[in-house]
Amino acid sequence: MMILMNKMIRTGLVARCLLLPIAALALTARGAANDSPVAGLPSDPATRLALRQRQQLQAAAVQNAFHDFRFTDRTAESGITFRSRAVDDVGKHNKPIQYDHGTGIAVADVDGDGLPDVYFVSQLGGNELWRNLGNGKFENITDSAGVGLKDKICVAAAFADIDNDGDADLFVTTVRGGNVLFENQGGGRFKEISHEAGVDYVGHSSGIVFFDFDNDGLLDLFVCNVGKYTTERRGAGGYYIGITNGFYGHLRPELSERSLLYKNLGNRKFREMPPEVLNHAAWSGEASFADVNGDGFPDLYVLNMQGDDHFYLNQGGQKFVDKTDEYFPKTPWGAMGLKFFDFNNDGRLDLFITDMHSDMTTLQISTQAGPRPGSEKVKSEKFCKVEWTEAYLQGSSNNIFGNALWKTLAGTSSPKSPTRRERKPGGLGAPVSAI
Ligand SMILES: [Ca+2]
Ligand SMILES: [Ca+2]
Ligand SMILES: [Ca+2]
Ligand SMILES: [Ca+2]
Repeated sequence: MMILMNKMIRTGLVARCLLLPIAALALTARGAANDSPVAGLPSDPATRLALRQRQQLQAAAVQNAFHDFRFTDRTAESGITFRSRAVDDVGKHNKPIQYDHGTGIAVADVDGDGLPDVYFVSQLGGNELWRNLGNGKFENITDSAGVGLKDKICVAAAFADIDNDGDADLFVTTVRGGNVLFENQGGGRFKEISHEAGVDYVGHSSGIVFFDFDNDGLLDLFVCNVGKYTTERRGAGGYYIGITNGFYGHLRPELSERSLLYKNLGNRKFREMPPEVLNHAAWSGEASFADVNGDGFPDLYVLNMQGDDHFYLNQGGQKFVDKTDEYFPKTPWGAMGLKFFDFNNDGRLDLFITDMHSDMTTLQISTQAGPRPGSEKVKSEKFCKVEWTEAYLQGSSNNIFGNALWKTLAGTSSPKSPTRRERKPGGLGAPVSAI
């Protein structure tokens, strides 16, 4: 699973997510000032906050969740000297282009000593694999492992055991350098098998999902492709210089690039599935899976950075059918990250989606000092439609302009996929909050 860390940090998405409990509390205080007290709570802000503090401490006392931890920056002591190097479109020219979404990181115990090792991805200068020595120390084993890829502009990485031999193999996506699959040969050594395996696609690839879509015990592979956001001109380090405005690329069908589903055939071979099995082409950087309808087959949710997300229901491991409208009456418009998790412990996986492009209007950037209570909601109401036309948004009536938390309703996980008639108003997914 990839994390577009650079992007999230650049745009404050991490901070925004972590700030939510604080934001909710602050919103309560603002409510009183606006003469709109929250139902069931005292109107006096000081009394209400004290009550909320007691309630939250009581709730925390009965939680088993790991909390009250702190982090200390121990990078220097760790020995890790990796530095991410960006192409000039980003690092020098600050160009609005998909290169600015940064790169990923992947973690696995590559040498079987019980300690998780770390693979860092860079656009320029090569990736680095750091072996965990224990006690917070690491050593750079990139060269002996053979996973540097110094001549490629890399994007994301994922570890997965593609051959069921018990060790973590490595897949890396690139921008027009060809995607790469390394077989783990044990002892921290890898062998590139991209071409023989049939996964050496050359394009504008991004997020990686390993999942067994047909339940045959072999991990299959879904690769998100963004769209053709580069020109034929080369820049420093050999990267393909980006087009003038990639964030309008979704309006140009000729730039569309289909994402790829590969079936694992065994013996370290994959076969690309035709559009009849899964047909997805959007400006997608990431995806994730969960068995949403409880039929035993993993379903797939694919983000779109410039338009509607898409949800595909797995048809018995044979193919995927787009059921977005049936399950999600609205999706974020500019989505970057997602996580299936059971936020309310009811046994059903819910879905949280982070959105970035929706807060990138010039007006919003110049007006907002940062995330604050209610700011996600304000995006849709005040900013987006002022600056962006319906033509640019390609129809906004089914979009959320901000992060979204979807609660999976009872009945969704029934063995039989519910029909439209059975849905509650608003669809099977219930927006707990467009945060
Ligand atoms: Ca290890
Ligand atoms: Ca393996
Ligand atoms: Ca499979
Ligand atoms: Ca399913």
